[in-house]
Amino acid sequence: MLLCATCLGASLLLARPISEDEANVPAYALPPVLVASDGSPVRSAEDWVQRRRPEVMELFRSVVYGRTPAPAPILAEVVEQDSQALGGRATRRQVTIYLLGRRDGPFVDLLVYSPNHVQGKAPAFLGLNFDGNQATTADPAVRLARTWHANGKPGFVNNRATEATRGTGLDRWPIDMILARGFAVATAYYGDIEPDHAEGWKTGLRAAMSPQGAQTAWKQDDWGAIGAWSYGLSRCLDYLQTLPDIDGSKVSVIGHSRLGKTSLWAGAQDERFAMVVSNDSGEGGAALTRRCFGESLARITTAFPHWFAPGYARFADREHDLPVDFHELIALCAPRPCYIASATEDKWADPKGEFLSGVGAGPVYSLFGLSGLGTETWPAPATPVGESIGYHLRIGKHDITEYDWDKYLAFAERHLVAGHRAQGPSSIR
Ligand code: GTR
Repeated sequence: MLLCATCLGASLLLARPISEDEANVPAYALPPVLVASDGSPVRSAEDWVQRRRPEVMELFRSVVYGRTPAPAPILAEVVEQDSQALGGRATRRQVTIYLLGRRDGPFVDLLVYSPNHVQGKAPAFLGLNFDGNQATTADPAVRLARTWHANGKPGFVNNRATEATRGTGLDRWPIDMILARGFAVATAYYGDIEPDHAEGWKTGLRAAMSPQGAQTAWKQDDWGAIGAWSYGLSRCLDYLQTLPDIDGSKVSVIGHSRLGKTSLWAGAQDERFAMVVSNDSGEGGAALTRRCFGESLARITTAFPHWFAPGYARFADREHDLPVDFHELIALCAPRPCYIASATEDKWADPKGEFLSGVGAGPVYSLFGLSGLGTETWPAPATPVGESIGYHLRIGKHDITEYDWDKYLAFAERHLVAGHRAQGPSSIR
Protein backbone atom coordinates (compact mmCIF):
# COMPACT_ATOMS: atom_id res chain seq x y z
CA MET A 1 0.00 0.00 0.00
CA LEU A 2 1.27 3.46 -0.87
CA LEU A 3 0.45 6.33 1.43
CA CYS A 4 1.22 9.98 0.94
CA ALA A 5 2.87 11.55 3.96
CA THR A 6 0.07 14.01 4.66
CA CYS A 7 -2.58 11.29 4.52
CA LEU A 8 -0.77 8.88 6.75
CA GLY A 9 -1.66 10.52 10.04
CA ALA A 10 -5.30 10.94 9.13
CA SER A 11 -5.64 7.45 7.73
CA LEU A 12 -4.66 5.97 11.06
CA LEU A 13 -7.74 7.56 12.59
CA LEU A 14 -10.11 6.08 10.02
CA ALA A 15 -11.82 2.73 10.23
CA ARG A 16 -10.54 1.83 6.78
CA PRO A 17 -7.02 2.98 5.97
CA ILE A 18 -6.41 5.21 3.00
CA SER A 19 -5.08 3.23 0.05
CA GLU A 20 -3.38 4.35 -3.12
CA ASP A 21 -3.00 0.82 -4.40
CA GLU A 22 -5.21 -0.43 -7.22
CA ALA A 23 -5.08 -3.90 -5.65
CA ASN A 24 -7.12 -2.58 -2.72
CA VAL A 25 -9.98 -1.20 -4.79
CA PRO A 26 -13.01 -3.16 -3.64
CA ALA A 27 -15.50 -4.78 -5.98
CA TYR A 28 -18.24 -2.23 -6.52
CA ALA A 29 -21.37 -1.67 -8.56
CA LEU A 30 -22.23 1.87 -9.53
CA PRO A 31 -25.80 3.07 -9.06
CA PRO A 32 -27.31 2.71 -12.53
CA VAL A 33 -27.66 6.18 -13.93
CA LEU A 34 -30.35 5.20 -16.42
CA VAL A 35 -32.70 3.41 -14.03
CA ALA A 36 -35.31 5.62 -12.39
CA SER A 37 -36.17 5.34 -8.71
CA ASP A 38 -39.24 3.22 -9.56
CA GLY A 39 -36.95 0.70 -11.27
CA SER A 40 -37.97 1.56 -14.80
CA PRO A 41 -35.37 2.14 -17.51
CA VAL A 42 -34.68 5.59 -18.91
CA ARG A 43 -34.56 5.25 -22.68
CA SER A 44 -34.69 8.72 -24.18
CA ALA A 45 -33.15 12.13 -23.75
CA GLU A 46 -36.59 13.48 -22.96
CA ASP A 47 -37.11 10.87 -20.25
CA TRP A 48 -33.70 11.78 -18.80
CA VAL A 49 -34.49 15.50 -18.79
CA GLN A 50 -38.06 15.21 -17.52
CA ARG A 51 -37.85 12.34 -15.09
CA ARG A 52 -34.42 10.96 -14.25
CA ARG A 53 -32.27 14.10 -14.18
CA PRO A 54 -34.45 15.72 -11.48
CA GLU A 55 -34.10 12.53 -9.40
CA VAL A 56 -30.31 12.58 -9.68
CA MET A 57 -30.24 16.30 -8.87
CA GLU A 58 -32.33 15.61 -5.80
CA LEU A 59 -29.90 12.91 -4.65
CA PHE A 60 -26.92 15.24 -4.92
CA ARG A 61 -28.88 17.99 -3.15
CA SER A 62 -30.29 15.89 -0.35
CA VAL A 63 -27.27 13.71 0.31
CA VAL A 64 -24.01 15.23 -0.97
CA TYR A 65 -23.83 19.01 -1.33
CA GLY A 66 -27.08 20.15 0.30
CA ARG A 67 -29.86 22.35 -0.92
CA THR A 68 -29.07 25.69 -2.50
CA PRO A 69 -31.55 28.46 -1.67
CA ALA A 70 -33.39 30.27 -4.45
CA PRO A 71 -31.16 32.95 -5.94
CA ALA A 72 -31.43 36.58 -4.91
CA PRO A 73 -30.95 39.38 -7.45
CA ILE A 74 -27.44 40.78 -7.44
CA LEU A 75 -26.26 44.36 -7.33
CA ALA A 76 -23.15 44.80 -9.49
CA GLU A 77 -20.92 47.87 -9.25
CA VAL A 78 -18.09 48.39 -11.69
CA VAL A 79 -15.32 49.84 -9.55
CA GLU A 80 -12.67 50.02 -12.24
CA GLN A 81 -12.57 49.63 -16.00
CA ASP A 82 -9.81 50.01 -18.57
CA SER A 83 -10.38 49.31 -22.25
CA GLN A 84 -6.61 49.30 -22.88
CA ALA A 85 -5.44 46.86 -20.21
CA LEU A 86 -2.51 44.47 -20.63
CA GLY A 87 -0.86 46.63 -23.25
CA GLY A 88 -4.12 47.21 -25.12
CA ARG A 89 -4.91 43.54 -25.59
CA ALA A 90 -7.82 43.42 -23.18
CA THR A 91 -10.62 45.29 -21.54
CA ARG A 92 -10.37 44.90 -17.77
CA ARG A 93 -13.31 45.27 -15.44
CA GLN A 94 -13.23 45.00 -11.68
CA VAL A 95 -16.71 44.60 -10.36
CA THR A 96 -18.08 44.20 -6.87
CA ILE A 97 -21.06 41.89 -6.96
CA TYR A 98 -23.26 42.18 -3.90
CA LEU A 99 -24.62 38.68 -3.74
CA LEU A 100 -27.83 39.55 -1.96
CA GLY A 101 -28.34 42.89 -3.68
CA ARG A 102 -27.31 44.86 -0.55
CA ARG A 103 -24.13 46.82 0.00
CA ASP A 104 -24.00 45.64 3.61
CA GLY A 105 -24.22 41.99 2.57
CA PRO A 106 -21.74 39.46 1.20
CA PHE A 107 -19.86 40.46 -1.93
CA VAL A 108 -17.55 39.03 -4.55
CA ASP A 109 -14.86 41.07 -6.28
CA LEU A 110 -14.92 39.80 -9.85
CA LEU A 111 -12.04 40.44 -12.25
CA VAL A 112 -12.93 40.22 -15.93
CA TYR A 113 -10.61 40.49 -18.94
CA SER A 114 -12.14 40.37 -22.40
CA PRO A 115 -10.00 40.16 -25.55
CA ASN A 116 -10.00 43.36 -27.60
CA HIS A 117 -9.21 41.61 -30.87
CA VAL A 118 -12.48 39.65 -30.87
CA GLN A 119 -15.24 41.30 -32.87
CA GLY A 120 -18.55 41.02 -31.04
CA LYS A 121 -19.05 38.81 -28.03
CA ALA A 122 -16.29 36.50 -26.84
CA PRO A 123 -16.86 33.13 -25.16
CA ALA A 124 -15.50 33.06 -21.63
CA PHE A 125 -14.06 31.00 -18.81
CA LEU A 126 -15.23 31.69 -15.28
CA GLY A 127 -13.53 30.19 -12.25
CA LEU A 128 -12.87 30.90 -8.62
CA ASN A 129 -9.29 31.32 -7.42
CA PHE A 130 -7.59 30.33 -4.17
CA ASP A 131 -5.56 33.41 -3.26
CA GLY A 132 -7.31 36.51 -4.57
CA ASN A 133 -7.52 38.11 -7.99
CA GLN A 134 -4.17 39.82 -7.48
CA ALA A 135 -2.51 36.41 -7.39
CA THR A 136 -3.81 35.46 -10.84
CA THR A 137 -1.98 38.24 -12.71
CA ALA A 138 0.99 40.57 -12.48
CA ASP A 139 -1.27 43.44 -13.59
CA PRO A 140 -0.62 46.13 -10.94
CA ALA A 141 -4.11 47.58 -11.36
CA VAL A 142 -5.81 44.50 -9.98
CA ARG A 143 -7.05 45.11 -6.48
CA LEU A 144 -5.95 42.98 -3.55
CA ALA A 145 -8.48 40.58 -2.07
CA ARG A 146 -10.25 42.23 0.84
CA THR A 147 -11.55 39.21 2.72
CA TRP A 148 -10.17 36.59 5.12
CA HIS A 149 -7.44 34.26 3.91
CA ALA A 150 -5.70 31.60 5.95
CA ASN A 151 -2.22 32.61 7.10
CA GLY A 152 0.53 30.26 6.08
CA LYS A 153 1.22 31.05 2.46
CA PRO A 154 3.86 33.77 1.95
CA GLY A 155 2.44 37.28 1.71
CA PHE A 156 -0.71 36.75 3.75
CA VAL A 157 -0.46 38.76 6.95
CA ASN A 158 -3.11 38.93 9.65
CA ASN A 159 -5.38 36.89 7.39
CA ARG A 160 -5.23 39.42 4.59
CA ALA A 161 -3.47 39.53 1.19
CA THR A 162 -0.54 41.92 0.81
CA GLU A 163 1.29 43.20 -2.29
CA ALA A 164 3.71 40.29 -1.89
CA THR A 165 0.98 37.94 -3.16
CA ARG A 166 0.58 39.71 -6.50
CA GLY A 167 1.19 37.36 -9.40
CA THR A 168 1.93 34.35 -7.21
CA GLY A 169 -0.61 32.22 -9.11
CA LEU A 170 0.45 33.11 -12.65
CA ASP A 171 1.17 29.49 -13.54
CA ARG A 172 -2.44 28.59 -12.82
CA TRP A 173 -3.95 31.48 -14.77
CA PRO A 174 -2.33 31.86 -18.23
CA ILE A 175 -4.46 34.91 -18.92
CA ASP A 176 -2.50 36.07 -21.97
CA MET A 177 -2.88 32.67 -23.61
CA ILE A 178 -6.62 32.55 -22.87
CA LEU A 179 -7.12 36.03 -24.32
CA ALA A 180 -4.95 35.30 -27.35
CA ARG A 181 -7.17 32.31 -28.15
CA GLY A 182 -10.17 34.66 -28.22
CA PHE A 183 -11.68 33.89 -24.82
CA ALA A 184 -12.56 36.23 -22.00
CA VAL A 185 -11.58 35.17 -18.49
CA ALA A 186 -13.32 36.03 -15.26
CA THR A 187 -12.22 35.08 -11.77
CA ALA A 188 -13.00 35.81 -8.16
CA TYR A 189 -11.53 34.80 -4.80
CA TYR A 190 -13.55 31.93 -3.35
CA GLY A 191 -13.07 33.22 0.20
CA ASP A 192 -15.15 36.29 -0.68
CA ILE A 193 -18.17 33.99 -0.74
CA GLU A 194 -17.29 31.99 2.32
CA PRO A 195 -14.01 31.60 4.23
CA ASP A 196 -12.75 28.04 3.84
CA HIS A 197 -12.75 26.69 7.37
CA ALA A 198 -15.27 24.92 9.56
CA GLU A 199 -16.61 28.14 11.11
CA GLY A 200 -16.30 30.16 7.91
CA TRP A 201 -20.01 30.02 7.19
CA LYS A 202 -20.69 32.32 10.14
CA THR A 203 -19.16 35.26 8.31
CA GLY A 204 -20.05 34.10 4.81
CA LEU A 205 -22.93 33.71 2.42
CA ARG A 206 -24.59 30.83 4.23
CA ALA A 207 -25.19 32.76 7.44
CA ALA A 208 -26.23 35.82 5.42
CA MET A 209 -28.87 33.76 3.60
CA SER A 210 -30.16 31.99 6.71
CA PRO A 211 -32.90 33.58 8.84
CA GLN A 212 -30.98 32.44 11.95
CA GLY A 213 -27.70 33.91 10.69
CA ALA A 214 -24.63 32.75 12.61
CA GLN A 215 -26.91 30.90 15.05
CA THR A 216 -28.16 28.49 12.40
CA ALA A 217 -28.35 24.83 13.40
CA TRP A 218 -27.78 23.07 10.09
CA LYS A 219 -29.97 20.15 9.04
CA GLN A 220 -28.69 17.02 7.31
CA ASP A 221 -29.54 18.32 3.84
CA ASP A 222 -28.56 21.96 4.24
CA TRP A 223 -25.92 23.32 1.93
CA GLY A 224 -22.22 23.26 2.58
CA ALA A 225 -19.41 25.53 1.43
CA ILE A 226 -19.19 23.89 -2.02
CA GLY A 227 -22.83 24.82 -2.47
CA ALA A 228 -22.13 28.39 -1.37
CA TRP A 229 -19.12 28.76 -3.68
CA SER A 230 -21.19 27.34 -6.54
CA TYR A 231 -23.92 29.84 -5.80
CA GLY A 232 -21.34 32.61 -6.09
CA LEU A 233 -20.28 31.32 -9.51
CA SER A 234 -23.86 31.50 -10.73
CA ARG A 235 -24.15 35.07 -9.52
CA CYS A 236 -20.95 35.94 -11.37
CA LEU A 237 -22.56 34.41 -14.45
CA ASP A 238 -25.62 36.61 -13.87
CA TYR A 239 -23.28 39.56 -14.23
CA LEU A 240 -21.27 38.23 -17.18
CA GLN A 241 -24.51 37.73 -19.08
CA THR A 242 -25.10 41.49 -18.95
CA LEU A 243 -21.82 42.41 -20.66
CA PRO A 244 -21.79 43.56 -24.28
CA ASP A 245 -18.43 41.95 -25.11
CA ILE A 246 -19.04 38.51 -23.57
CA ASP A 247 -21.28 35.79 -24.97
CA GLY A 248 -23.24 34.79 -21.88
CA SER A 249 -24.43 31.63 -23.62
CA LYS A 250 -20.82 30.45 -24.01
CA VAL A 251 -19.39 30.64 -20.52
CA SER A 252 -17.39 27.63 -19.31
CA VAL A 253 -17.16 27.11 -15.58
CA ILE A 254 -13.75 25.87 -14.45
CA GLY A 255 -12.10 24.96 -11.17
CA HIS A 256 -9.13 23.14 -9.69
CA SER A 257 -9.28 20.69 -6.82
CA ARG A 258 -11.88 21.77 -4.23
CA LEU A 259 -12.83 24.43 -6.72
CA GLY A 260 -13.13 21.68 -9.36
CA LYS A 261 -15.70 20.00 -7.13
CA THR A 262 -17.31 23.42 -7.00
CA SER A 263 -17.30 23.92 -10.78
CA LEU A 264 -18.94 20.52 -11.27
CA TRP A 265 -21.69 21.30 -8.78
CA ALA A 266 -22.15 24.78 -10.26
CA GLY A 267 -22.38 23.32 -13.75
CA ALA A 268 -24.79 20.61 -12.64
CA GLN A 269 -27.14 23.08 -11.00
CA ASP A 270 -26.89 25.96 -13.43
CA GLU A 271 -27.49 24.83 -16.98
CA ARG A 272 -26.65 28.28 -18.29
CA PHE A 273 -23.00 27.21 -18.06
CA ALA A 274 -22.23 26.05 -21.57
CA MET A 275 -19.28 23.85 -20.61
CA VAL A 276 -17.93 22.42 -17.37
CA VAL A 277 -14.26 21.82 -16.49
CA SER A 278 -13.07 19.79 -13.52
CA ASN A 279 -9.32 19.94 -12.95
CA ASP A 280 -8.01 17.36 -10.45
CA SER A 281 -11.27 17.56 -8.48
CA GLY A 282 -10.91 14.13 -6.88
CA GLU A 283 -13.05 12.87 -4.02
CA GLY A 284 -16.36 14.68 -3.79
CA GLY A 285 -15.76 15.85 -7.38
CA ALA A 286 -15.15 13.73 -10.45
CA ALA A 287 -13.70 10.65 -8.69
CA LEU A 288 -15.91 7.62 -8.07
CA THR A 289 -16.17 7.39 -4.30
CA ARG A 290 -16.91 3.64 -4.38
CA ARG A 291 -13.36 2.94 -5.59
CA CYS A 292 -12.03 3.98 -2.17
CA PHE A 293 -8.74 4.94 -3.83
CA GLY A 294 -6.84 7.88 -2.35
CA GLU A 295 -8.91 10.35 -0.39
CA SER A 296 -12.01 8.64 0.98
CA LEU A 297 -15.45 9.85 1.89
CA ALA A 298 -14.57 9.34 5.55
CA ARG A 299 -11.36 11.36 5.23
CA ILE A 300 -12.85 14.26 3.31
CA THR A 301 -15.85 14.65 5.61
CA THR A 302 -13.52 14.54 8.61
CA ALA A 303 -10.95 17.00 7.28
CA PHE A 304 -13.44 19.29 5.53
CA PRO A 305 -16.84 18.77 7.19
CA HIS A 306 -18.01 22.20 6.08
CA TRP A 307 -17.73 21.48 2.35
CA PHE A 308 -20.75 19.17 2.15
CA ALA A 309 -24.27 18.77 3.46
CA PRO A 310 -23.93 17.75 7.13
CA GLY A 311 -25.62 14.41 6.41
CA TYR A 312 -23.02 13.34 3.85
CA ALA A 313 -20.62 12.23 6.60
CA ARG A 314 -22.96 9.39 7.58
CA PHE A 315 -21.73 7.52 4.49
CA ALA A 316 -18.16 7.44 5.81
CA ASP A 317 -16.81 3.92 5.18
CA ARG A 318 -20.27 3.07 3.79
CA GLU A 319 -19.80 4.27 0.21
CA HIS A 320 -21.79 1.33 -1.06
CA ASP A 321 -24.91 2.61 0.67
CA LEU A 322 -24.65 6.02 -0.96
CA PRO A 323 -27.63 6.28 -3.32
CA VAL A 324 -25.52 8.07 -5.91
CA ASP A 325 -21.95 8.14 -7.23
CA PHE A 326 -19.98 10.78 -9.05
CA HIS A 327 -20.40 9.51 -12.62
CA GLU A 328 -23.91 10.86 -12.10
CA LEU A 329 -22.50 14.31 -11.36
CA ILE A 330 -20.82 14.26 -14.76
CA ALA A 331 -24.08 13.00 -16.26
CA LEU A 332 -25.83 16.10 -14.90
CA CYS A 333 -23.70 18.14 -17.29
CA ALA A 334 -25.12 16.33 -20.34
CA PRO A 335 -25.54 17.18 -23.11
CA ARG A 336 -23.14 20.07 -22.48
CA PRO A 337 -19.44 19.39 -23.02
CA CYS A 338 -17.63 18.42 -19.83
CA TYR A 339 -13.87 18.03 -19.40
CA ILE A 340 -12.28 16.02 -16.60
CA ALA A 341 -8.53 16.16 -16.03
CA SER A 342 -6.18 14.28 -13.75
CA ALA A 343 -2.46 14.27 -13.05
CA THR A 344 -0.14 11.27 -12.81
CA GLU A 345 1.26 12.20 -9.40
CA ASP A 346 -2.12 13.15 -7.98
CA LYS A 347 -3.06 9.72 -6.66
CA TRP A 348 -4.89 11.30 -3.73
CA ALA A 349 -7.51 12.46 -6.27
CA ASP A 350 -7.77 8.98 -7.87
CA PRO A 351 -6.99 9.77 -11.53
CA LYS A 352 -8.44 6.49 -12.77
CA GLY A 353 -11.61 7.03 -10.74
CA GLU A 354 -11.95 10.47 -12.32
CA PHE A 355 -11.72 8.88 -15.76
CA LEU A 356 -14.21 6.16 -14.88
CA SER A 357 -16.75 8.77 -13.85
CA GLY A 358 -16.63 10.00 -17.40
CA VAL A 359 -17.10 6.45 -18.64
CA GLY A 360 -20.09 6.04 -16.33
CA ALA A 361 -21.69 9.24 -17.60
CA GLY A 362 -21.38 8.11 -21.22
CA PRO A 363 -24.80 6.43 -21.49
CA VAL A 364 -26.52 9.72 -20.68
CA TYR A 365 -24.62 11.51 -23.45
CA SER A 366 -25.59 8.63 -25.76
CA LEU A 367 -29.26 9.43 -25.17
CA PHE A 368 -28.56 12.78 -26.78
CA GLY A 369 -26.86 11.12 -29.72
CA LEU A 370 -23.45 12.19 -28.42
CA SER A 371 -20.29 10.23 -27.84
CA GLY A 372 -18.84 10.88 -24.38
CA LEU A 373 -15.25 9.81 -23.85
CA GLY A 374 -15.33 7.52 -26.87
CA THR A 375 -13.26 4.93 -24.98
CA GLU A 376 -13.44 2.87 -21.81
CA THR A 377 -9.68 2.46 -21.67
CA TRP A 378 -7.84 4.82 -19.34
CA PRO A 379 -5.50 6.67 -21.70
CA ALA A 380 -1.76 6.95 -21.36
CA PRO A 381 -0.40 10.14 -19.77
CA ALA A 382 -0.47 13.24 -21.98
CA THR A 383 -2.94 11.65 -24.40
CA PRO A 384 -6.19 13.62 -24.40
CA VAL A 385 -9.29 11.69 -25.41
CA GLY A 386 -12.97 12.31 -25.75
CA GLU A 387 -15.77 13.86 -27.71
CA SER A 388 -18.45 15.46 -25.55
CA ILE A 389 -16.60 14.39 -22.43
CA GLY A 390 -12.92 15.28 -22.56
CA TYR A 391 -10.20 13.70 -20.44
CA HIS A 392 -6.47 13.85 -20.03
CA LEU A 393 -3.92 12.63 -17.55
CA ARG A 394 -1.27 15.32 -17.29
CA ILE A 395 2.24 14.27 -16.31
CA GLY A 396 2.94 15.91 -12.99
CA LYS A 397 1.53 16.83 -9.64
CA HIS A 398 -1.77 18.13 -8.28
CA ASP A 399 -2.04 21.49 -10.01
CA ILE A 400 -3.57 23.34 -12.95
CA THR A 401 -1.05 24.32 -15.58
CA GLU A 402 -0.75 25.79 -19.03
CA TYR A 403 -0.89 22.24 -20.40
CA ASP A 404 -4.33 21.78 -18.85
CA TRP A 405 -5.58 25.16 -20.05
CA ASP A 406 -4.38 24.46 -23.58
CA LYS A 407 -6.57 21.35 -23.65
CA TYR A 408 -9.57 23.16 -22.15
CA LEU A 409 -9.23 25.94 -24.70
CA ALA A 410 -9.07 23.42 -27.56
CA PHE A 411 -12.13 21.64 -26.19
CA ALA A 412 -14.01 24.94 -25.86
CA GLU A 413 -12.96 25.98 -29.37
CA ARG A 414 -14.27 22.69 -30.69
CA HIS A 415 -17.60 22.86 -28.91
CA LEU A 416 -18.35 26.55 -28.50
CA VAL A 417 -16.68 28.40 -31.34
CA ALA A 418 -18.23 28.21 -34.78
CA GLY A 419 -15.71 27.19 -37.40
CA HIS A 420 -13.45 25.29 -35.01
CA ARG A 421 -16.04 22.55 -34.58
CA ALA A 422 -15.56 21.45 -38.16
CA GLN A 423 -11.99 20.48 -37.35
CA GLY A 424 -13.27 17.55 -35.30
CA PRO A 425 -11.69 15.82 -32.36
CA SER A 426 -8.18 15.80 -33.76
CA SER A 427 -7.83 19.50 -32.91
CA ILE A 428 -7.40 18.52 -29.28
CA ARG A 429 -4.24 16.51 -29.77
C1 GTR B 1 -7.04 18.50 -0.26
C2 GTR B 1 -8.31 17.73 -0.27
C3 GTR B 1 -8.75 17.48 -1.67
C4 GTR B 1 -8.61 18.70 -2.58
C5 GTR B 1 -7.44 19.58 -2.22
C6 GTR B 1 -7.45 21.00 -2.76
O1 GTR B 1 -6.55 18.71 1.00
O2 GTR B 1 -8.10 16.53 0.40
O3 GTR B 1 -10.08 16.97 -1.69
O4 GTR B 1 -9.78 19.42 -2.62
O5 GTR B 1 -7.30 19.73 -0.86
O6 GTR B 1 -8.47 21.65 -2.87
O7 GTR B 1 -6.36 21.47 -3.05
